Amino acid sequence: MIELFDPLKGERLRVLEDGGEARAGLDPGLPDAELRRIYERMVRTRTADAKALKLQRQGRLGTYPPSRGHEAIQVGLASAMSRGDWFFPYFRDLGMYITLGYPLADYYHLWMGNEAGLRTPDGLNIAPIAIPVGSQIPQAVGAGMAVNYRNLGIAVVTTFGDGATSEGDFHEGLNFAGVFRTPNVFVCLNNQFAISVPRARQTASATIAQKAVAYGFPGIQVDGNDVLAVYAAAREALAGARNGGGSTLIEAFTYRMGDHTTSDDASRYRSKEEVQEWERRDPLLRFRLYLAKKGLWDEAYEKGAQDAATEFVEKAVAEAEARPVATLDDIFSYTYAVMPPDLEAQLADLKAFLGEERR
Ligand SMILES: Cc1ncc(C[n+]2csc(CCOP(=O)(O)OP(=O)(O)O)c2C)c(N)n1
Ligand SMILES: [Mg+2]
Repeated sequence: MIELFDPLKGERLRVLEDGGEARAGLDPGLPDAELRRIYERMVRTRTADAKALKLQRQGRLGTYPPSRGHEAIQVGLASAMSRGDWFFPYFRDLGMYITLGYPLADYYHLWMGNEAGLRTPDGLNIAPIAIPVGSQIPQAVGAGMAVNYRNLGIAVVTTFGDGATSEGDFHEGLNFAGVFRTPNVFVCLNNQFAISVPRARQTASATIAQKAVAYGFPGIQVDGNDVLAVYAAAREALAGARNGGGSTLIEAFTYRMGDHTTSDDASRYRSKEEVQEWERRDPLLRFRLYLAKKGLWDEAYEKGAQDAATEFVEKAVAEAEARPVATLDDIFSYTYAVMPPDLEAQLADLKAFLGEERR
């Protein structure tokens, strides 16, 4: 199916029509229970994201990058992954974490400023969040090379934004992926902004998906507000990766509904009308219409999903807040197994400085 949509011709995979129907021949045909599970993960993601913003405004959580509008990509992609696959995340991936079963309390704990929240529980194949833009891409390709050497038959997924495609790491990573035929699935969340820099100032190529062509593997642009389109493309790309078919680049076209982070004010560089236009394409609303057409959604079901999400989120907040806050030592402790002398000296300096401040 991926080869049916040519990014060089500006074609984009879309499954969900505006009225909620699925396009003929493109519906991934998921069982009802799985469709509802996907919707419930999207609701949890939306609820957990809104809560993080409130916590930040109350001084209970640090700088936070909101995921609103990206739920179809995050949940659609993670729902298509298998347990053995690896994931190399970036910083705007809440729905991936929720879907893959990462404890939300840990995720909140991390954004509350404690690196302990970044320690992936045993049994989950998730690398630490990359804050340097694009740095996770060559790492994911290296993991893909390891999968090939060891013949593991798993896929390695990595996510990044449109801005990351201007980094050398993106091009170096994809070049290696093509040459070494690594089992990677590269997913670009094209939300049309890198902080305040619009997509048009980021790259002169018509689509991001077409960049894959130059590296010798397929690229597809999908409607990133259409969870079934993301799921269908991801499922095929993941199966190809696991079966020796090499890498795929998926460009998921969406819009960042919120600010870049809680330190940003997007109203300074984009119009209210533009944001409202994208409100109408809300990924939850679009999937809800599809479920309703299938008799899988009504008001009572919605209330149940919302209540369950609120309970899930409040429990995670309570758990995260019950944990110890990070100490000065914590800030220096986790990069190396044994702290090297220069970090020890910096820690001693900082303690001495803060001691003087207090006096
Ligand atoms: C190497 C590097 N340069 C700059 C930054 C500062 N920075 C953080 S996020 C960001 C924009 C990222 O945009 P994009 O890749 O589109 O992802 P999005 O935030 O839109 O999801 C920048 C420039 C950084 N973290 N790392
Ligand atoms: Mg972006």
